[in-house]
Amino acid sequence: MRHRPTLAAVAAMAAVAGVVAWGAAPAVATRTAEPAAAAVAPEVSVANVKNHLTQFYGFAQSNGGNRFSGSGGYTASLSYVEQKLAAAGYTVTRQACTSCTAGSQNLIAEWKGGDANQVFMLGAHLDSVRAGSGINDNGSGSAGVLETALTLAQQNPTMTKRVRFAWWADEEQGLRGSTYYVSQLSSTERSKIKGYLNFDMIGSRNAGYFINNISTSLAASLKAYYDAIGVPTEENVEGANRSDDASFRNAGIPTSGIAAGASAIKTAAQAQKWGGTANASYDSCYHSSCDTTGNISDVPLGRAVNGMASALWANAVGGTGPSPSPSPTKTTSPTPTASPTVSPTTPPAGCGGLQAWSATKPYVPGDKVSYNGHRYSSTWYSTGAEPGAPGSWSVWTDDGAC
Ligand code: DTR
Ligand code: ZN
Ligand code: ZN
Repeated sequence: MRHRPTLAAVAAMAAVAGVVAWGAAPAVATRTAEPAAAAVAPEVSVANVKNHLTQFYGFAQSNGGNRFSGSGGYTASLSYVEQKLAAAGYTVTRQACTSCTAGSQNLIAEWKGGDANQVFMLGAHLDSVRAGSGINDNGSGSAGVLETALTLAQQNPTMTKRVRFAWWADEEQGLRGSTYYVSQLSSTERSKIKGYLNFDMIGSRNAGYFINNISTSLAASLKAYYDAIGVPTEENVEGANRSDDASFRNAGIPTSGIAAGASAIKTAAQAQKWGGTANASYDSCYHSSCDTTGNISDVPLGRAVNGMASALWANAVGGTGPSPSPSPTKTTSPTPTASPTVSPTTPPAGCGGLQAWSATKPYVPGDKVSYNGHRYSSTWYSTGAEPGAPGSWSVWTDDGAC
């Protein structure tokens, strides 16, 4: 049965429908031209995100039950993230935070390529409170940002902006790690950061779908993702000024992010539109010992990581193909484009009269077309998703040359 879209396919549809975003440039920066076509994000593996969470839980268990900033559970988490990123080809830096709990370090990872004067940042706090292992708060955001970074490395697309990922120390002590990071930037370096997206508590079991600064242009690509999958979103009122995005916003940098909610209560109206339990906390284990791997809901987690990837691709990835030496991907076309305006080719005789793909025709699962001398089967609903383009791998299966 194939009746359910992959999240990437839905994001692909949003992107090919022209849902492209980049926030307003800060007054200090000169905005440069945007690429004509947005690249489409690949699907981020929720299973891999959960594997990272299992690791974080193990680090807490073998270090007194938590991942408190600077503790053994924290440094083991930091080493794990660092090693994964280094192996994937990131430039990874530990930043000793001198205003944090003794020995606490931030972790910063930068991807190659893109315009170094336009930096797009994503981050999550890696520390927990002392009461528990902090798997939703904030293993979830940390693991989600890690897996998105690894997906970017694996895809190795052409970049328009420089992408920098961060895992913060001492958020639970008052946003100290991110505050320190921002304080150490020169004004030139600070002005290069065109946007910061924060991810704190993205797998809450009684989830809400909250976007920080939802009506700003930086939030547009996140909101477009949820709109495309039919999930209503609200402003993140509960988390306002309570996570690391505040450190950036206070420095004049545009911020947004995703959260599924903490100890605040889900209203009846929210339960109606999102499901879950009214008059109960979004996360009943917030800052408690029960914030374990059992305190995660896969649905909000999966949506958040794919929303994150969608925003990353929309804002910082080019629409004109992979970088010169791509790692293996599901890409089948050497000169791909996410543009829906490409003209279909006439099917060669060998394709047995199979109808040529049309950029304007809607397709449903099971449809078969020919394109560029190949047969393709549709695996989801699409219009304008070019068979063989890297962003279309979750929409079309290549059935071989014809
Ligand atoms: N930064 C959170 C605090 C927090 C409280 N409510 C929310 C809602 C959404 C995101 C974050 C928060 C913490 O780490 O405890
Ligand atoms: Zn917390
Ligand atoms: Zn948190």
